[in-house]
Amino acid sequence: MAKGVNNSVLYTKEDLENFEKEIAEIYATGVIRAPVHLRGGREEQLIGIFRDNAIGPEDYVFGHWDSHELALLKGVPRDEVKQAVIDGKSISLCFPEYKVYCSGIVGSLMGTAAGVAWSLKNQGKKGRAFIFCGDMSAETGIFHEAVKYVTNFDLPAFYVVCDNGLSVMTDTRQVWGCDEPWFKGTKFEKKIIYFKYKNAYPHSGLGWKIKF
Ligand SMILES: Cc1ncc(C[n+]2csc(CCOP(=O)(O)OP(=O)(O)O)c2C)c(N)n1
Repeated sequence: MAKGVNNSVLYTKEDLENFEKEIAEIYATGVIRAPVHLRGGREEQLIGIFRDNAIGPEDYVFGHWDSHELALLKGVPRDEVKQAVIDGKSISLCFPEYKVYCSGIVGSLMGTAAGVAWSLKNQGKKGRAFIFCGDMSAETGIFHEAVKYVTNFDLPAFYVVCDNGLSVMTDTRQVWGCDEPWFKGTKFEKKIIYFKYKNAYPHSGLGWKIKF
């Protein structure tokens, strides 16, 4: 039995902000002996995506190194998410009971989400795969392949691109010589949810001690 509820109605923007603030304070003490990626400035968009798509217990959520908010919104209890981050799992949060899977490797879960969606459709099961990533991840070949596959086979997968304009400290648009993401104006947009935001935190950590 899948656990979790649609928590977009339970969490406010301030709740998500406060979670990251609390983690930032803990991280600053040095007790978390692993990378932590904090995010701020996209709370309303994420809450809206979970709410508008009624993401619930039957759905899978895939994320990457920056997924604290996703785990909370998917229904993982706050204390469990906090403890996992303290235990050093911020960049790879996995809560199978809640169908939340994350990885710190760029591009690594694009095909996994497509495969889960293929399986759900072909087994006639309920549920969809939602995979969240950044703007540079969305420019990778594996993102393109996965989106092409789920579009052409009309699989229940949605690729959510959270565009903060940066890949660590590199300007994504400058790298690709194009002002828009590659999928703008293509048929693949029906499987992509896209929004822009400005991250209130550095890419990783707090911008001091270790920076990468
Ligand atoms: C295969 C691989 N290469 C490099 C990295 C280091 N890395 C972590 S996040 C990141 C930038 C990704 O940019 P984007 O997808 O825009 O994510 P965001 O800015 O939202 O964190 C890089 C290069 C990695 N984690 N995995």
